Amino acid sequence: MQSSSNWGIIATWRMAYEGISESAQMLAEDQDSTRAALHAVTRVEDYPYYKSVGYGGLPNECGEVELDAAFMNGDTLAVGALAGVKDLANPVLVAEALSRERFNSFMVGEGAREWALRQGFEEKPMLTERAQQHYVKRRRETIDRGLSPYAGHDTVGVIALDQQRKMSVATSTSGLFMKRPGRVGDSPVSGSGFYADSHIGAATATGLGEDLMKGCISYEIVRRMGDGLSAQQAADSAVWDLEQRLLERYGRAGDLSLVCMNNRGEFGVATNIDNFSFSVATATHPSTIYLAWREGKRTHYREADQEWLDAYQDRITAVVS
Ligand code: SD4
Repeated sequence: MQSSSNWGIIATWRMAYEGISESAQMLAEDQDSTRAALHAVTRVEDYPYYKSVGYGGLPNECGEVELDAAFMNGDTLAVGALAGVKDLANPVLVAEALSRERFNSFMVGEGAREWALRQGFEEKPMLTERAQQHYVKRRRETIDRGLSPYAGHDTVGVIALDQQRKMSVATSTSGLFMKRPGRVGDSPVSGSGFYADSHIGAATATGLGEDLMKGCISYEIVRRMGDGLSAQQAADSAVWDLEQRLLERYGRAGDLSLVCMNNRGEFGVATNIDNFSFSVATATHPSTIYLAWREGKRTHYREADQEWLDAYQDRITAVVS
């Protein structure tokens, strides 16, 4: 296929910014979208202060870190995923390896871990002292003040479009804080936490997996882009429709935040929370962190200012008390 000078990368949350900025450089140099997406996600997995992904991720109610991750190749539609795995340094790299398997490409728990170790993937104790402190604090708050044990959870999802017009998407998360052992969210589930089709575009989600999965929301956004909607229209309309259906029929709707990109590098974002941050760079758009919020049926966003960025840095590195 003829190459184009077009490329793009978009990710959930501010935490992906450093990774996508480096990956943007890779895409500008005509590297492959799989490499770019994996690079950006492993960057987040390795950073101990992001407490919802990889090393330093928050544990389940038994104090153990269980990780979910996935990868999808938008050219071949190959998917690899793993769920509920412990003590693997980079689950997303295992997910990508699984996407190259004809069978057994979605694996869970001990079986997934053993396979990964046999393939030579790195073993690493993933519970940090800091995550352990958060766990103790949350248990105390849950008991003393009746706070929800489940608040606080951010998944990194990265979509990359390369100059060969190939799209890839990758996710990684420790899931909901204080989740029950064995609980699996949307992030490793194709169509819910992520979807990519290089002929159309890709989407990836963060928020309450239990509700995101009720709408197969990433697939739905890609489908709407395929029907001719712009990336922004597809994201806004799909998230709005899912939230309305949940409110009417299920009685409540949790946090739903999505980013998407079509195969021309045009991006969209939709959220039902305030201050959903996302990071994006394209051939025509420098690497930027945005804050998104919704007004009526439409998501709006503005560039994160220095004050917000400083407060963020203080928050993620603050002493846990
Ligand atoms: C999950 N969707 O496991 C993930 C958590 C998350 O922002 O993304 N929260 O349900």
